[in-house]
Amino acid sequence: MALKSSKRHTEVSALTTKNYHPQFFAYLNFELGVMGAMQLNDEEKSTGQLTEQTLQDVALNLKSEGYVILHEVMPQSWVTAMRSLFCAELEANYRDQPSQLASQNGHGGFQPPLKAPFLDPSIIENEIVFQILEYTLGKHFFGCLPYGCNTSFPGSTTQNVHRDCGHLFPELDLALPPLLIVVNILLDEFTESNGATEIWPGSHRHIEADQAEISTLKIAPSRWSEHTSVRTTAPAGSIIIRDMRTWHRGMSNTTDALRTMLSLVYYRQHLLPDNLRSSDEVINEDDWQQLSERAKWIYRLWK
Ligand SMILES: O=C(O)CCC(=O)C(=O)O
Repeated sequence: MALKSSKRHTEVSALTTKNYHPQFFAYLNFELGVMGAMQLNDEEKSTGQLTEQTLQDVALNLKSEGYVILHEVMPQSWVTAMRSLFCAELEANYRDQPSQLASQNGHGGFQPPLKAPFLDPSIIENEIVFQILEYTLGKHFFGCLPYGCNTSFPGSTTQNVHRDCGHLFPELDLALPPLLIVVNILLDEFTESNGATEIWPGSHRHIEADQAEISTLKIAPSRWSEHTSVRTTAPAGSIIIRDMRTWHRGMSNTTDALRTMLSLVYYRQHLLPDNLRSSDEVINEDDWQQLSERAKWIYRLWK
């Protein structure tokens, strides 16, 4: 069972910075206010190159907590431009279908078309994210396009606690390394008021309790209430990388502004058919030329 925050804090406070005991990083995270949060240095952000130590710290957070929050990775000017673009699309998409948004309890989103400006390399082939994915999923990881976004609209309500995918072999009663990882790029500051996601540290290691949990991916209140949760409060431009087995839920947005994060799903290479095609959507020639060979390979896009 997860430690209560105060107990964990007392335990980690006794650790020194030299021995790099795993819980030392949990201690660092307290300095940023949220368990699982990390700050990259300026050089890592400007060059997009992470140090070996940072990669190890990220991997450790993913392994122990099931997620990591990298604070303020994307430049604010980029965030502002993307936010306007996505808000305009979201508002237009739901303007004529308020009942659909209501049926989703105010949690919406859309899949942008495979063209500029949505196929921005900072989104689909982010150097920092790709280093982490390669480190944790292996060199031949692959991704899905179109990507999506999760938006908590003003007035949204709290979702069921769920995981986005289950354990591959729940019958083993053993948590294997991650098969699926979701990358969320925050286009807004995430606060408790606008619906920062609630997440259960370490819950990716909990094997499903029963067949209902396996088939619905929903976690019963009697189960999640036994464990400590945190809110993913973080500045706009932060990136959250989550093992998709980790319990979480969208929360209510009591502000009058949208709260949006982009969502990109990546897989460990696993029994992939040779002719896998991630999307049949036609990409126009100009946009195709802008894609790197690496991106074409990772998203398994062929002409
Ligand atoms: O938007 C969020 O904070 C989480 C959304 C989510 O988990 C979902 O829609 O399944």
